[in-house]
Amino acid sequence: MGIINVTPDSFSDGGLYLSTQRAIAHARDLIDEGADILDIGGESTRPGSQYVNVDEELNRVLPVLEALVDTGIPISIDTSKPEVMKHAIEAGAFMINDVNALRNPGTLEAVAPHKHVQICLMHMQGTPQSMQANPQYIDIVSEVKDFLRQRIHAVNTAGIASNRLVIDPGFGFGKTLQHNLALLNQLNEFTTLGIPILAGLSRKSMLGAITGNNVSQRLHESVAAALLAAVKGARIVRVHDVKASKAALAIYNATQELDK
Ligand code: 7PJ
Repeated sequence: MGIINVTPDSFSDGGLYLSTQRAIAHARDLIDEGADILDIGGESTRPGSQYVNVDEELNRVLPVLEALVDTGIPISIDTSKPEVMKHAIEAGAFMINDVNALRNPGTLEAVAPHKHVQICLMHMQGTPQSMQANPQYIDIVSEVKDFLRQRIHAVNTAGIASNRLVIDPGFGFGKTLQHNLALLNQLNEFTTLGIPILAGLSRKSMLGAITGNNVSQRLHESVAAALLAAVKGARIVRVHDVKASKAALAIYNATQELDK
């Protein structure tokens, strides 16, 4: 899954892909690099980021989605707002990637009737405004797993079948470095939920906390983290650097082919 940010304050592409045209051009590059899915986001969820209203988010996301829908690449929209979900689905989105796991009012109803649309349910403790202030867990892996189990149950009850779901432990969303490392180390624990796992580690500060590299220099860390996540059971990795990630994953995939 290649990342397309259409946000002025996004923490790693900040200022680079502000315009619709540049976001579309970047998307085309990621398709050429071999992305299987594109994730388009119009509201940054980085720690401390500001709220974006519905109209502004739609203005950022829809033109990019509309320009790319004819390419045939499956498009995910990174949003927590029901109105954005509805418009994105009408415009041809294949997945709704909600960092709030369909907890906002109206979101279950926005996606449930559209049986062809996939949903990513991500774990987050707190809100993007406050989540990194003092994240606390007694047992991070079991708490995140319990949360995801409860969300799967809630969305099933709302009429969303499990075969439409993807789950994500939400690296960096209300977690310390130690929490993030425990989740990555034990990512395979989540496979018992029986839902494909998505992992987003690309360029995140947890990687920089280990190597000391700043966000524009985290290619190698990001590729290593994506590969490790895949080895531990992730079926989708959300990345900025598609070409490098694909090459790394190809080596792992080749070893898996031998098992069949
Ligand atoms: C994630 C995301 C993630 C999912 C962001 C960033 C922050 N969606 N949206 N998982 N991260 N599903 O890219 O650093 O980890 S925005």
